[in-house]
Amino acid sequence: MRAGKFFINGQTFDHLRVDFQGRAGDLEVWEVENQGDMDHPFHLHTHPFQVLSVNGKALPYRALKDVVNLKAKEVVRLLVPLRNLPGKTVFHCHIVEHEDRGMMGVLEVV
Ligand SMILES: [Cu+2]
Repeated sequence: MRAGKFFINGQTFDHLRVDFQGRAGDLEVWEVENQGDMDHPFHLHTHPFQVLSVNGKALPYRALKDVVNLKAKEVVRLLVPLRNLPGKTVFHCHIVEHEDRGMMGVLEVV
């Protein structure tokens, strides 16, 4: 790992790059994995999601959320209904020091 940087899929934030693209109205399942050694709360703007499972284990309840904490090495599956709001939005680590050092990406809904 390069010193002082935080990555998503090996890349730091670039506001000119689109990391993921989806279609308005689609229901998507996302798998988010924390390969690091510290917690990273995953935060998605604009499109609230449900947490389907943590490390393969279903949660006892479902609720719409905009953030889910991932402990070290944890994997979550998210049900993401893409709202009818075309345009770009972001997802990022909710720890501001990580976000500011690159741990953010762009989702474009078309
Ligand atoms: Cu983080």
